[in-house]
Amino acid sequence: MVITYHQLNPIQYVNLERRLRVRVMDRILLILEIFEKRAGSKEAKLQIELTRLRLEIPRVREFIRLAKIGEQIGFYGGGEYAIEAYYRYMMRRIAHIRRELNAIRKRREMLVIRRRDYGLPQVALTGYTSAGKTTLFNRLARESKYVDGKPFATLDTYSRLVNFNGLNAILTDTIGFIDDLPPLLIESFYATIAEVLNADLVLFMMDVSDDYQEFSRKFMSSIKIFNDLGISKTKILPVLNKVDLTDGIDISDKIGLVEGEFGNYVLISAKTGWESMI
Ligand SMILES: Nc1nc2c(ncn2[C@@H]2O[C@H](COP(=O)(O)OP(=O)(O)OP(=O)(O)O)[C@@H](O)[C@H]2O)c(=O)[nH]1
Ligand SMILES: [Mg+2]
Repeated sequence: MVITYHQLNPIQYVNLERRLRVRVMDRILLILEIFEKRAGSKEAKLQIELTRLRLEIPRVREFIRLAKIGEQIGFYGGGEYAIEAYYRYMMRRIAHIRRELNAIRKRREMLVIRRRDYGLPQVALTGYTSAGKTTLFNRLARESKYVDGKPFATLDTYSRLVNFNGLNAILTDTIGFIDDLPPLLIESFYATIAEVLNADLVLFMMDVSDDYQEFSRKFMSSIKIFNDLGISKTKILPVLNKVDLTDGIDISDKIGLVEGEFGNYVLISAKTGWESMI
């Protein structure tokens, strides 16, 4: 298999697969495969299938074009009619998935509205993948959701009622961020992040044990995502996690970066439960 960092267009796919005679995949398809392995809920599964189909449309169109001009077509095989039948199936399936997803989202929106009616503050956990969001969620909500060192352990958005020193609030765990997230994935997956937009407080988790370069790279791409989502800075509280993995000295430059941008932050270890309010 060959994996490319940049997104491939349909012609590039066809040409590369013909030349190399192995499966060719770009970064987006790779991320989708990871998503597929981890998707638990019906919504996540449908979102992945929809994204896959949408990525495939231009490819299949290219195959149809090639078949029409009598070209030998590789992996899809089956000739022009089979491909056209497949294309029509894709279109029907896309329409069906869209309807199902809309119904699921409507139900969730109702839930958000109902929670709002109860007047409970909404707190959302966000941040780069593997920052420790679910670890903190589990600690605060006394839950045991899936935690992993690999990217995208969490694909679904789930919420719990949590008591913060006497104050009740709804805490929501979300999908993690990554660099250069392809627009198609933002569109399909970050719809689940709509909940974040409703939050009164957005906890922005960062792994403070990353080296400075990696820390600042993840910090900057997260800020870009917040901007793209239109989340106001005043709602965001940076949470510097995994302080148990640092010696407390080499983190001052990272703290400086965060303070420069947000003015405040919290230093914690979601794993050990240690926290320090500054
Ligand atoms: N040492 C240490 N490890 C931590 C801490 N918090 C989380 N981890 C580890 O970091 C890894 C990622 O944690 P998760 O809670 O799955 O991270 P996440 O942000 O939910 O990741 P995604 O769901 O992929 O976005 C796991 O191996 C955790 O055990 C911490 O405070 N200290
Ligand atoms: Mg998680």
